[in-house]
Amino acid sequence: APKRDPLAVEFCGLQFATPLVLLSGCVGFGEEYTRVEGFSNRDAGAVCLKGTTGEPRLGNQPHRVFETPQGMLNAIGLQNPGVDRVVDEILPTLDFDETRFIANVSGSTIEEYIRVTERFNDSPIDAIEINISCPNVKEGGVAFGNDPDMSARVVEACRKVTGKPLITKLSPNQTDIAENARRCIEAGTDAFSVINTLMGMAVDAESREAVIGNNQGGLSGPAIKPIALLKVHQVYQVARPHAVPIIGQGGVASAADALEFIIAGASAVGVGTALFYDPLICKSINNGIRGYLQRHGLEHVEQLVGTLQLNVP
Ligand code: ORO
Repeated sequence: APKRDPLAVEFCGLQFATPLVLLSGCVGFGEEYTRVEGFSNRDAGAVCLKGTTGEPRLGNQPHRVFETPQGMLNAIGLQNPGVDRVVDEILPTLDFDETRFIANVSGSTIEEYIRVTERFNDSPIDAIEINISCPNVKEGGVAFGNDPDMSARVVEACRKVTGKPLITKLSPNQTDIAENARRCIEAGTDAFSVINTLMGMAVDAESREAVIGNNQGGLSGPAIKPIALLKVHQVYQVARPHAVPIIGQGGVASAADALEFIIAGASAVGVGTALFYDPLICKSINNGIRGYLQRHGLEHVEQLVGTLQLNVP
């Protein structure tokens, strides 16, 4: 039998060329990054499309992004053309032979999550990420994701209308992420994305104004990596007995970062903010993971998942 590529992983029954996933909001609907010279779809296992709602949304007023020390604040406000245009006009332009595409479903009401999920269920999309953690909208989003009851209700409702893999994107802005994860597993999620952005703010001392048009935004990038690693570790404790896999994410910018998430319990690793300054970063992350496997005498990246050795206090 031909030797299995050490980076090829199966995630919720989907074949990923590598464990890397391009994160929602960082690559639009996949139409732009594929034009970057040197980019190959084989560098990433899957691409998450921008959060999609029932109706078109123009998003928040500017400024919508702001660079911070080791990070970035964003408050896009779920700008998107609405699910009908995404399914009818954008999905037909994507190369589903080469890449796995994951839709990101957002909404203000449970009914909206259901409608958007139903529409994607009836499309070639490979999997559906339920976004109950957007920090930048008044209704739904994080308001649902920070409440375990509401989180479970959204997951349960989406589960009823699709047999496609459901990946619940958890919020770090909550008291007990493990309890929320437990409820989402009961409600039928197949996997988790851990984490979405952390709520933050930027202040301009000279003008005494809030920098972000929405006043507050979501913080991403290396600044949040230690928080994300802990959340992945906490969710993994709950998810492992049910074989529910995790896409670990938060500030990944190197092979070492990706490996840390895998060791903490992630089966796949999201790359987001780093794509803004290096759209080809997946190549070097993949190469670094390959080198690590060789140095450690490992045949496959799967052997590393959840191998974290904790100290006994
Ligand atoms: N921003 C984020 O950081 N996370 C989301 O889920 C959505 C947005 C946005 O559209 O503003």
